[in-house]
Amino acid sequence: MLKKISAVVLGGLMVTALAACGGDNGAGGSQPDDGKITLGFAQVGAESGWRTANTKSIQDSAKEAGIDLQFSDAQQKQENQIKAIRSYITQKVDVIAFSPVVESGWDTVLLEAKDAKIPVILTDRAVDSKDTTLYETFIGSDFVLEGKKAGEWLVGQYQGKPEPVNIVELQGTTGSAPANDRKSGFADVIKADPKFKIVASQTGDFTRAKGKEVMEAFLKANKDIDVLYAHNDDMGLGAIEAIEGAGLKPGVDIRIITVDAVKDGMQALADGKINYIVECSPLLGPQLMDLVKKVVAGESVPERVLTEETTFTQEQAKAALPNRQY
Ligand code: GYE
Repeated sequence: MLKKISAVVLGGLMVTALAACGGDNGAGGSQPDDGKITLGFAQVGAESGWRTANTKSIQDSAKEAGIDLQFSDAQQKQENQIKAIRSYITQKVDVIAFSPVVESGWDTVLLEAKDAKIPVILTDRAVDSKDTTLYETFIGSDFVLEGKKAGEWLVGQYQGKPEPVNIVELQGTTGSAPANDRKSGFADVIKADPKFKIVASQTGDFTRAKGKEVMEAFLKANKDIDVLYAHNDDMGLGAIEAIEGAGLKPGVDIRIITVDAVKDGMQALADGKINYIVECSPLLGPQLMDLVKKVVAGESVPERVLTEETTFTQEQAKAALPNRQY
């Protein structure tokens, strides 16, 4: 395996080439007979605005790249994703890409793909498999960094104020990489000051409905909530309904931090109902199609392709909204 330490920024995406290892599972490099590449993509579901934008990006860019896309929606269930991947193996697609709903439990099916000599690309979310030869590359965000950015903003807001800050947390899908990492990145930053207390933390499964339901329960059980940290915009938007339903002002009585920066989230931020959003880009399609082509051509690809992202305050959201793509 060729080791390279370099980082380049390509079309808004940062490519960190820690190890250029295209086809390191021996799967890449076989050109399809009919000249057209078939990509089997196993999507997580349609749980959030982020996911909808991500699906559109993948479908649009496959079309543009002339790649035949087989697409499946797992409805947030790992067993459905495993079934979809197995059916892509049976169909002998050229490449399989998927966004793993949770981090664990993929080795068996990934080994089946490897045995069938079908290269796999991880998109958006990571797996915790020790054997990194089970996939060619992983394209997506740094979720730990996103959690840290959320924590750093919070610490800045309460600088010089000694009173306790009671935080409730709406976690993403249990066991998913973004839920695990956004939680740990945030916790790592706020632990430096004991005045920050996470008084309740529960999953809202990345959906608006669950976000609202869990926030209602948080409000009933906790008298004095200062801050809500939601792992995505949709849960934050659901929670806003719960907060308003309880006669409180979101963004004022309870400060809200979310992750994603989809249009609806950005609108709520511009309206003063959310206080800060850490961006997570769903527009992974074009880069994914490039990687698919390279893997099929037997070219080397970076082991990790990182998405470049920013953060938004209320003022920045107002400025960015007119040109927001998703
Ligand atoms: O933040 C959330 C979605 O995996 C980064 O999944 C993705 C997350 C995103 O449901 O809204």
